[in-house]
Amino acid sequence: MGISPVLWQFLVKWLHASALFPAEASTISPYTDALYFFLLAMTLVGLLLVGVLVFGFSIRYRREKNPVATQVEGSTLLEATWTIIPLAIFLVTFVWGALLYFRIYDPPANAMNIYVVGKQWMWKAEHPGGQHEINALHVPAGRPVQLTMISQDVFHSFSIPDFRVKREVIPGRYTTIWFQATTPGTYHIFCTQYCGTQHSGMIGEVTVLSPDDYQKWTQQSTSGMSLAQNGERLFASMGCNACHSGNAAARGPNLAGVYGSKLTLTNGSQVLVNDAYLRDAILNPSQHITAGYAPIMPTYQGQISEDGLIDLVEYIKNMQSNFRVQQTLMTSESNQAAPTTPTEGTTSETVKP
Ligand code: HEC
Ligand SMILES: [Cu+2]
Repeated sequence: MGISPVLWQFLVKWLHASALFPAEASTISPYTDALYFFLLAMTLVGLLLVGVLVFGFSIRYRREKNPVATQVEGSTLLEATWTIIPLAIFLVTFVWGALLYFRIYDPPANAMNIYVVGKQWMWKAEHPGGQHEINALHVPAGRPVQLTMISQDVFHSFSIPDFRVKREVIPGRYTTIWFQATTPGTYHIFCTQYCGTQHSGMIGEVTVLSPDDYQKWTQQSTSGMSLAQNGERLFASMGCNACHSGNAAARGPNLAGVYGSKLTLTNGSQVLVNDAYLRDAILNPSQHITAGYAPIMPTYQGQISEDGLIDLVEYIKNMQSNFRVQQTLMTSESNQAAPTTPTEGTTSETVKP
């Protein structure tokens, strides 16, 4: 970024201390800020250049000095210069921005996952280990954390300015963000999308804990039932196991190990089974029929809350070889055993025929 780290620290600390700028509390923050300051610097250069020229020319060509307007013919060199230099700057900005974008939106494979449900007007965080929080989020420092988010009603937007992350939270679709917090402490959560009268109250606090403190927190605050265990119960009480019993003679496919795999559908296309696909398979089964099966699965639209869907998704994710899940205290340590973590997306990726 062409600026010494010491100077950089100094600049950001000073801006933060003078309340002009949020703290840099995630690994991505310095990168986002570097681009931001680059844009700011380029804008300033433009401002100064134009300002100085306007000022200088208006003195130099004032009426007393230059009463008759001079006709100036074009200059190819000048025109080429003011085309090529800005173009180069824009291209640099584009490439830089694109690289940063991918860095921000692609969670690392080892990220631990936490679900966030937005609703008018609160944020609910659900940890796979069964810790539930409202307008609060506890995360460990120094570990990549991914949030899988969905709205129960209208559009919201989840933002933690100190981490430089923000993303829309949409009804009917999972979106994700990820971050790696660097410094223990508390930071603001905002909803940054106007979502009704109490929108300004849709705020919360992220608490970043040291790994040890985080371990203690997960043990103290678990509800005793992991999301997967809740899902296991739902799976039985909603009658899913009538068809998905895992038996060879069952009418529905065995769901063990389906997460992360590629399914072939009756129309010949292939889909990656991720969180989004599982959710959609439960709500809109007729949209994608797995090859070799009859379209007999009923829709569960309107019968399961977003929280219930998260439980079911978490259960199917954890169902590796049999239909029993283990009690997991740690929030998402259990998922590390999964062969692949297909988190790449917000929508189930369908290869259209
Ligand atoms: C009447 C039987 C039946 C019931 C009840 C049923 N399913 Fe299904 N399910 C199927 C069949 C058959 C398929 C494969 C055809 C298709 O894709 O619709 C399927 C497909 C799926 C898939 C897509 C993955 C795959 O391997 O095809 C998921 C996920 C799923 N079911 C979850 C559930 C859940 C969760 C419930 C309970 C809320 C449930 N099912 C209830 C019969 C059923
Ligand atoms: Cu909101």
